[in-house]
Amino acid sequence: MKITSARVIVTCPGRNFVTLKIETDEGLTGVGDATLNGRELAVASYLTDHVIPCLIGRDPHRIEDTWQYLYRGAYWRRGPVTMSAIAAVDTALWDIKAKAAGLPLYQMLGGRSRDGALVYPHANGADIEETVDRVGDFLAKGFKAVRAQCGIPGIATTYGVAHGSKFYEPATKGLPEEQIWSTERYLDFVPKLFARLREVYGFGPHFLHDVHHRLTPIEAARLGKSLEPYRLFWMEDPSPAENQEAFRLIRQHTVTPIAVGEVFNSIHDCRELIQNQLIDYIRTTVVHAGGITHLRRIADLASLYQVRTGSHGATDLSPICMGAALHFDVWVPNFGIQEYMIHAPVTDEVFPHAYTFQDGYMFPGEVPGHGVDIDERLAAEYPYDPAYLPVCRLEDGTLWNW
Ligand code: GCO
Ligand code: MG
Repeated sequence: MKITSARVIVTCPGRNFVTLKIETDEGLTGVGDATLNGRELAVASYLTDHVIPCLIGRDPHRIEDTWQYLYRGAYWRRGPVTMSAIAAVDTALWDIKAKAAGLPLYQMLGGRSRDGALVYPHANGADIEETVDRVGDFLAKGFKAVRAQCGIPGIATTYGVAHGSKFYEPATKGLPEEQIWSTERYLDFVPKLFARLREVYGFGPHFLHDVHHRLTPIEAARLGKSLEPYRLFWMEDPSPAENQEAFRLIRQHTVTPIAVGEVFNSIHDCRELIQNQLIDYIRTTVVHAGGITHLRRIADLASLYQVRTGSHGATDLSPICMGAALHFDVWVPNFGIQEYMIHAPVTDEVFPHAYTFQDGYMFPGEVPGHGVDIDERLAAEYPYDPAYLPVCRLEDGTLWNW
């Protein structure tokens, strides 16, 4: 089999997505997600201008060789743009290989280790009682794990809290929105949210919380300690993780489990965190960490240290990433949980998919490949619409981590 053509499709059904479609001389096609929120066209150009010309004529079955060719062969390694582009090729090639075999992708990885993937959605509210109600809505739908975020008194906009509608979507049209952050107000407030959630729903459901890189290590240690009575499934991204060693300080002070890695794009970003057992869950995902081929390497390293997977699954990762992630999740032995921030109906229409949700779990489906496609005719009706993630400042104007 040979790759005869490949193209990038940029579309905005509710939000922007970048998709790579690869075609072969045997009529089989595969698709991969290449979306990098707020930097979409950089990946589109990387693929169109620099990767696609190298793919034509290659054997699509040689996934590992193609991965190495694009990673080592470019000379310039790693980084979110490069690794998202490689991920898109890798995902599309796994899709083709599984279709050629007539098998769902998880079978190509070694078969199922579990029936379905435990998932968590996002609940948010302007205040504690609204968040408590939203959590209740998800529990009533059968979810067994829910991420809870809440508006903080004295801060106008809080990470993870919707501006009006109950759906949270951080990217906005035009230039980046500027938000104000106060660590002091946040640290005093968050434990009250989880105290109330446990009071109302008991200790049955899993609760998760995303700190979104806002704290220093010692502040994160204090937060983890203050949340211990409420037994969180995890606290996510408590502090920026460029300096992996810094997490030792957090770890020395708290047994609240830690999840990190949605912004990582290679095994080198998390090697020390994993080998020193400074985290409990690794959040790297198919689209931003080099595809299934590289994610599998990260998960295998993590398994040696009893670190489990908890892949990023926000709405800026397309249904193609979600589908591929679910095949990975039902296979990977050291699976923890999968984020599932439900896509808008219009997104689901453009990306028809085989995956389903039932009673707190998701199932990748049994169709050959990863089970997700793109309706190109419909996609063309939603042209690219530039949007940016917000930036964050402290109350005195200092630029901070959003
Ligand atoms: C999460 C993430 C997202 C990111 C978003 C950025 O845990 O789901 O933190 O909400 O902010 O994916 O593009
Ligand atoms: Mg996050």
